[in-house]
Amino acid sequence: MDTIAAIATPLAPSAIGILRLSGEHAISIVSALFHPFAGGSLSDAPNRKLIYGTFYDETGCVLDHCLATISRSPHSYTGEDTAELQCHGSPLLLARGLEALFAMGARQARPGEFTKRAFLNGQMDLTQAEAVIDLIDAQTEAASRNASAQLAGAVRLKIGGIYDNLLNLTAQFHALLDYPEEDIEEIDESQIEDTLQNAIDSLGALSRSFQQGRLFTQGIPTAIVGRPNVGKSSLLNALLGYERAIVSSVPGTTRDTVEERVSLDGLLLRLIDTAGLRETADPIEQMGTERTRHALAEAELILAVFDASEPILPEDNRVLDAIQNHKNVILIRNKSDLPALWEERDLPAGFAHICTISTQQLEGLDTLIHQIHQLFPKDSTIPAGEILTNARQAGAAARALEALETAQRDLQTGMTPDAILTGVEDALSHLGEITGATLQEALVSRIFERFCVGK
Ligand SMILES: Nc1nc2c(ncn2[C@@H]2O[C@H](COP(=O)(O)OP(=O)(O)OP(=O)(O)O)[C@@H](O)[C@H]2O)c(=O)[nH]1
Ligand SMILES: [Mg+2]
Repeated sequence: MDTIAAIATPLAPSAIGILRLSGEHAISIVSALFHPFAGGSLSDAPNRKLIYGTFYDETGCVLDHCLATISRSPHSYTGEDTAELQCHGSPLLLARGLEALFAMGARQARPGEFTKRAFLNGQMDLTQAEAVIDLIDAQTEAASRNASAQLAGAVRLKIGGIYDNLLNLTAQFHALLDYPEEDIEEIDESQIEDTLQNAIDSLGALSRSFQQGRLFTQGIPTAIVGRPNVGKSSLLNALLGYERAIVSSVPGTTRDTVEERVSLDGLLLRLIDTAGLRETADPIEQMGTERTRHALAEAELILAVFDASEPILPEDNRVLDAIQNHKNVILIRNKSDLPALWEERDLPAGFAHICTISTQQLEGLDTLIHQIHQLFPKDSTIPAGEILTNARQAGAAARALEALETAQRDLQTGMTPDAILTGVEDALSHLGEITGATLQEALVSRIFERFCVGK
């Protein structure tokens, strides 16, 4: 495969900037441009040892004094020959260094190409490769911890366990069907039943964890709603800690939805400030109201804001009607710094969470954040790494689950082993999609390995 190169660190002035290469000529290209101060060639250095020296461009001009390291195949991240240059963190210098590497025959790496090569060369499975991206993108500590565990192979092991049990089952079926003359015990029905049920339970839990995983990585969709001028945009700004949305005393200030993510003590919210809900003849405001209804329908959490310094108006009651069947609602009595016209108890019963705040004085926000955490407790029953955060993996897990449920029904209605086997093999190929394993090769080798029929 051709030799790829890229700048591996962000393009901003920083202490260190890294150039990275992988492929057949990675070591020779870097060795031609980098000369160790201690003499000799970088290509003779041991794997993963940092060597100090001068980095030249292709015309022989000095680029930097820096550190270089090489790793020979297969003992590297990608499994290929790799090299790295740890330069001073100047974007311009790194760009010039990269050009020099291109001049020597490397080409620009595509996004994710180093990790893709690591997967293709068997250094990691697909779940681990995807965990690399999740780890880099993680926005909360919990998401980061989950991705770390997946990088270490948590999903691979979990899927691998389910896969192995199902593979054993199909291997026994195949041995029976393909080698009838061999003395192989019959598989009894309760054993099939058990294997299917265990796989269904584990996959079901894994599929359900995706619901949580999505909230983890995308943030909990949180709609801030209320009639105009109650302080919705002020609440958004207070939770973010900066003036993101325009606040004014004119009712109807916010016309479009404004979205921003924020991590509140480790819980990631996707906050959506909305246009105030009221009857209006203004066509633009009507469009905003339509978006508010959409945000309400999508929300996992609703923060409904009311103004304690003004009477509860019919428009407030319409807001209450619109949210009354939603599962996670917090009623917020805002503007507590002004003389109050009503109390928390004047809001309708049936809403478990009510709090009083002042977005202007930043009072009561701790209570609000505490209530949000109560609605979304950290799920201690799911160990880190066993939460699916990846839609591709979740889709494949759901398809595998469906295939197994069909196989289970076939078994219960007395279908022939062939039909059940087909369902199990379907499930295996979907599970194989998750880890990137190939079904046929694995199945064939398993049959011979376990039953020693290939004599
Ligand atoms: N005294 C006081 N005023 C507040 C408080 N929160 C918001 N306000 C004021 O209320 C007015 C409306 O605030 P916004 O945050 O724009 O209200 P909104 O609900 O987003 O309004 P629309 O976008 O028009 O629907 C502004 O003048 C704010 O300064 C508060 O806690 N105390
Ligand atoms: Mg607003």
